[in-house]
Amino acid sequence: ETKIRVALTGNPNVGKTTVFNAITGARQKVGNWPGVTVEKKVGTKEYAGHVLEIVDLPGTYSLTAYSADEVVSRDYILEEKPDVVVQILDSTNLERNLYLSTQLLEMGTKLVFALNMSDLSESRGDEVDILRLERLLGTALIKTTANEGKGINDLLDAIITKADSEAHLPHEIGYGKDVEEKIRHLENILVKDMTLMNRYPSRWFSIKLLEGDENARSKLSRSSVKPEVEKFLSGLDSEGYEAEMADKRYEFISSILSQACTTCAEKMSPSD
Ligand code: GDP
Ligand code: K
Ligand code: MG
Repeated sequence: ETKIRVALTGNPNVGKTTVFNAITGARQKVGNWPGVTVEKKVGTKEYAGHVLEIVDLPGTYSLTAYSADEVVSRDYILEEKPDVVVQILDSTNLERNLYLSTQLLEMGTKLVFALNMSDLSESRGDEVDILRLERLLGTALIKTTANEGKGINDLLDAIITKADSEAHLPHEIGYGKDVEEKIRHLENILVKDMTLMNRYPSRWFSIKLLEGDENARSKLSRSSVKPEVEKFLSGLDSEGYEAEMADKRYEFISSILSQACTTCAEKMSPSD
């Protein structure tokens, strides 16, 4: 019997807690994350000879360092290194939900997607090509209707399969020549600190530093490479880079949605 540590993540109101409850039933504990008044829920589930320990992370739209919820979620994934991260997606709002996915993919963690609210997207006529979306995202995607308990066992099967699989390579969204050069330069500096490299994915770390992410920067505080990183970043416009990379992530999202769900694309609107 092996223990598998699973973290549930997703935007607010996508059905995370419903999935959490459907999996763990009454076996759960509620507390707070250390240092912050953000609720922490942990539950367990015995399934197919495994014990799953499930953590319901705070709902977030992104994994930057702008709010306690985002820092809690991100640090949990980076520092506690759960075996599998599950992102619950609201299938009626894929464009917005996939923004978080681009950041999770970049973290290189083992990832499973639950395409939740599939009853609602289907009743309005969306046809998501699941196999295609799965291929474009590079990892497992399971259709669920969590409030009816549908797809939950498939999701558990996918989590176990993913936990047993090789770690997948971090997904790479190409950010264009200039940004890629800066990322590579930062990676070449970071690689000189092996402790840091064993702890954080170098591409993810470089991207966050380039975006001017203070929380990522603070992770350098005891590193010998800190002065070299600071020197390199001091001449750069981090806000400009942050905006440019956000644009590329949205380009990636529209590109995969246009391939995997033509009917979804028609419903995209700025007011969504
Ligand atoms: P969270 O904020 O991500 O934790 O979302 P909740 O689990 O609290 O769910 C938000 C609302 O969506 C609740 O009213 C749920 O009952 C409902 N819900 C969850 N999953 C589904 C689903 O697959 N289909 C439908 N129609 N409603 C759902
Ligand atoms: K809620
Ligand atoms: Mg919730």
